[in-house]
Amino acid sequence: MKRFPLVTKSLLFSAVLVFSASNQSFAASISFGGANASDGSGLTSTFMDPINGGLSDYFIETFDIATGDPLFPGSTDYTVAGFENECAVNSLNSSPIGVSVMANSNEIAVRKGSEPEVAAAPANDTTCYGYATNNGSGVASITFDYSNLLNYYSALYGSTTQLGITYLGFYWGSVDNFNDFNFYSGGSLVSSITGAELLTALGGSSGNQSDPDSNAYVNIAFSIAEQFDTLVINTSDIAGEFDNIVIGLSTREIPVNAPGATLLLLFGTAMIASRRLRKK
Ligand SMILES: [Ca+2]
Ligand SMILES: [Ca+2]
Repeated sequence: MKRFPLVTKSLLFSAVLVFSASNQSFAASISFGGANASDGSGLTSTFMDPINGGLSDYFIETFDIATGDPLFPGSTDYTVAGFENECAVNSLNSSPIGVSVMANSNEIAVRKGSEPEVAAAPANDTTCYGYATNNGSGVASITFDYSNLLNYYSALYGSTTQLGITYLGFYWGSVDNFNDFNFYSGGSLVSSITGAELLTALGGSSGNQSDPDSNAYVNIAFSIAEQFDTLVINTSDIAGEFDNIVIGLSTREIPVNAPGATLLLLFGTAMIASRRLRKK
């Protein structure tokens, strides 16, 4: 994977929040801001670009066949009719290292562009994106379980400790008060962020499809102790849209002046281990 310079001018860290799941000692550092994506998808993580790649031990889900990772065969199972040649869940569990995506089939979809009363492309995103929809009633829930990927890399790295994910980034489009993202480790809730929390922090309005304060790149840094393995996206109305989901393993590179840099000391050992591995 190619390295690339950080686009510092596009960093917009207007707020940093720390949330703790109730009855737990865990805390995750949540910040907002990303880099301009080079594939026309709006915002991506400062750690990983859909075309140019990024730092080691990060993975990106773009929902575009053109920028899919060859390691992940991908699937068009959830692609909206008419977009089968362009849009897919690239990391779906069709290989030993794939991601298990669980949802009711009519509550998850991948498409390009906006359709009124269905889904809105995240601001400035002309590529394929994913969304959760309750189709007008109840709560829709999408689970991304990364256990297979983590098991694969734990075995590959010969880790005596199971690897986890200590960074998650995602481009959240037209954030609504009724959307939320939740992070689990071994079945226990580690952290979460709700649409209402994001809109309060940024001063955005619910459902706005173009305002940067309602279309934000969200970065979450987890400590080694709270590293997560499963992402659950809920929405209780139409719709919860997202793109450029980036995960960073606990062996990931962490540049200075980046989201979660305050946790750098905690990760020092992991960084050294990661560099040693890359020299093989
Ligand atoms: Ca995309
Ligand atoms: Ca929305």
